[in-house]
Amino acid sequence: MRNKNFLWGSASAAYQIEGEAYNHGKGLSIWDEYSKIDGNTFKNTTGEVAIDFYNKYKEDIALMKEQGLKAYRFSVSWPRILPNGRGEINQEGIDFYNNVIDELIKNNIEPILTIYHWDLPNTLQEEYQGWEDRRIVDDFVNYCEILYKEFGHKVKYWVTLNEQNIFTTLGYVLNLHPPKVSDYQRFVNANHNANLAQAKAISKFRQMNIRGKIGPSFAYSPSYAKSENSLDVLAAEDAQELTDWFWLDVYIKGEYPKIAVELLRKKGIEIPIENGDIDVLKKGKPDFMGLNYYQSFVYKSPNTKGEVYKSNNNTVSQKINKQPTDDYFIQSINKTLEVTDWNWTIDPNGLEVALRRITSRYGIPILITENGLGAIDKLEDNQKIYDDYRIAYIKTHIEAIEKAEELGCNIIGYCTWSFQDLFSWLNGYQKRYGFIYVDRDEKSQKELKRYKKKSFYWYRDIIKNNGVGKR
Ligand code: BGP
Repeated sequence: MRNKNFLWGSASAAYQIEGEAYNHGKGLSIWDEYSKIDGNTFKNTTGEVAIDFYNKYKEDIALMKEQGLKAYRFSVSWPRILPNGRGEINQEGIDFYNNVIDELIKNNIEPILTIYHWDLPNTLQEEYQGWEDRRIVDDFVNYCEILYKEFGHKVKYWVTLNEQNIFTTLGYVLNLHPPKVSDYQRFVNANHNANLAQAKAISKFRQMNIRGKIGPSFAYSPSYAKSENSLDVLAAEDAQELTDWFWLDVYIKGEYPKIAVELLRKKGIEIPIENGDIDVLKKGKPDFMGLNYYQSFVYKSPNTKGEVYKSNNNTVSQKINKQPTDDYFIQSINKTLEVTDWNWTIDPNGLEVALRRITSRYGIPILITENGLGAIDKLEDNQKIYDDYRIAYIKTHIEAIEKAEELGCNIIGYCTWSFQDLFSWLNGYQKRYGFIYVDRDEKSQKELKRYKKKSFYWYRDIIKNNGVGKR
């Protein structure tokens, strides 16, 4: 029987919802700068207005309450709190998040606060190249300390870094996110600093005796082998080492996985570990693992036959340098699965695989911090949105959770991505995920009117029933 306190939630991120990007004392983030440059985002969309959550938070939280949401995951914008990344605090920023948190609590919705969801203060990027410099570690911990002091007495669930694997890979390998680099050694360097910052943020949380739970969220796409050919199986093993355990082992065991380290070393890539670093990592153990699950991936060996997967963002694909991992594994196509409008596989069993693998390897509680379907939704003339495809997606994924629970996986909550439609980093406003349709597009913000989709009502019943299955 599922715990009555299961966190049925939904998620978002500051840059994707807030708007007021240049106002109320907020400093610029790397995303404010990046999205201004022609060609970086779909139709050059930015988060300048986004869905104006900054001004509409009460209306949105009232909708959450109507749905019966038990938890809402949102992120704090670092440059809204510290316009220059450190130094002077912007009181208006603190007040805004206090208002959001209080409004959630007043409506019996548990706030889940993400400390960092990619909007790094631009001054830190300019001053010392952000994540590539060790100075980021102290600046990040200082920022965390402010949040712990301000909100630690009322927020019980904290997510440190959102998808470190994605912001480092897309930022330093795939040339798709700021700072738009394709250099594997620089990626490993930035990632190591992020690991240290993450671990130290948790140690600070413990030191300050914050009475809550904390952990990172990780975008986990389980690796499958393209065929029974053992070369493909090895390729999938390598992918798992370098795209999954490379982060999860560090978070939970405080050490890099041996095989991944050797695979990289063979290609001349070294992790810049200094004396004392491992100790820092080992001290920063999380209470739970945040899991963002959207899809599974298939890998083949560079020496076997099979199609190569082509990603499909709305933005023009960027030039990527040859990467050391290309000699180990190539992403291929899973012909057994349906895909979304954006060519992402739809694989609820993959979520069960993810939950089982994490449980078997680490035995840690899991908070599902994101899961959902990005699709092109249509607002009908009668002002309704019939998103049955989203209902089917979420339903089958919740069923997968229930199966994993029966096998002993300890899952403390499930946040869909997302509550409202919001700004998709590389896909503007076309790729929608919400239970709430927000009427705007790339050309115009219109009135940003909110409409409840069919899935809104469906998820309300799931929450009421504490799941899909009979209980
Ligand atoms: C995750 C991010 C979210 C969100 C989601 C959907 O990686 O944490 O911020 O954007 O993916 O991604 P997209 O908008 O690219 O479809």
